[in-house]
Amino acid sequence: MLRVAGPLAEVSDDAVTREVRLAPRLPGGPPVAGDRVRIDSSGSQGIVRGILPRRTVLERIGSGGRVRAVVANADLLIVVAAVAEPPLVPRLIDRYAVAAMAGGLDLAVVLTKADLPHDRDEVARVVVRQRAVGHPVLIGSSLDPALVDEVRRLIDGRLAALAGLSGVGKSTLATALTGVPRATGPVSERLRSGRHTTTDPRLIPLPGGGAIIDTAGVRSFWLPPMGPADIAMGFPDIADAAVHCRFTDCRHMGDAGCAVAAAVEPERLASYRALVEAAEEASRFARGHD
Ligand SMILES: Nc1nc2c(ncn2[C@@H]2O[C@H](COP(=O)(O)OP(=O)(O)OP(=O)(O)O)[C@@H](O)[C@H]2O)c(=O)[nH]1
Ligand SMILES: [Mg+2]
Ligand SMILES: [Zn+2]
Repeated sequence: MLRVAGPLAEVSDDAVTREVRLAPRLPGGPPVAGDRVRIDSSGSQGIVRGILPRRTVLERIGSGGRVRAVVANADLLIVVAAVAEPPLVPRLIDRYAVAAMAGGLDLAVVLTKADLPHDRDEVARVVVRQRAVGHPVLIGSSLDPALVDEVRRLIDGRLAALAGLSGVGKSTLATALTGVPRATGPVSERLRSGRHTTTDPRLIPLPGGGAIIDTAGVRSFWLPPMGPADIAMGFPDIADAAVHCRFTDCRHMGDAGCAVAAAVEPERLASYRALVEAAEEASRFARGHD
């Protein structure tokens, strides 16, 4: 599934791309970019009759508060973040890492706009911290073919979803990687409108193998209900330190005998705690408490 637009969708089977129609009330539907689907080709136009089970998924809250898939079956989530314009938000990368872990994807970070003036110490801390927990980190300018080549090697034939704040350069990278133009636009206009330039997630094959999905307009991914232990799985540094906590059900929220606070970086602990608090709030909300 390359993209979905209302009742129509574009599908590809490696050789050909064609437009098909979605069956009404498709179970588990609508399908999303990356989905593998069953197509009934008996009529003049193919009809999507089924969605095959998803290996991985990234979701968001759609209209009416319903959880909807945005990207299916991607192997890798590439968080694109600018070192400046818009400013780097380290905590956002940690949140994406938890969404990737929950959805079954690997995570990598691409830092763009290194050609602009930025706080080198802060950026270096983010690079070191993310690499330390096993996430590949690339840094450069999306306008520089050298970074584009590195991203291509990072993807290495896989299906990668690109996500990040508006204006960080996702579409610029996507265009450079695929040769297929994606709408890009100056940051200032977007800040005024508060809207993303790109609005339809679309799977685009890369020449030489692999593919990307530019997750347009998705501010953040939905996280399933998770306890502290689940969230800690998205923080390998915290999970490692947690083996030394006095209690096995330690939440690392200031619990007695907690070994985590002394072992991990304060910014990482703050990221983790913000996610635990958000998850607790979400579950209170779901249970109908105030
Ligand atoms: N200086 C510099 N500008 C960049 C870089 N990458 C992207 N830009 C510019 O930043 C602006 C935003 O880039 P886009 O690729 O449209 O950003 P996006 O992430 O796709 O944004 P949305 O579609 O709104 O989510 C464009 O004017 C790009 O030319 C970079 O590495 N350095
Ligand atoms: Mg874009
Ligand atoms: Zn602890």
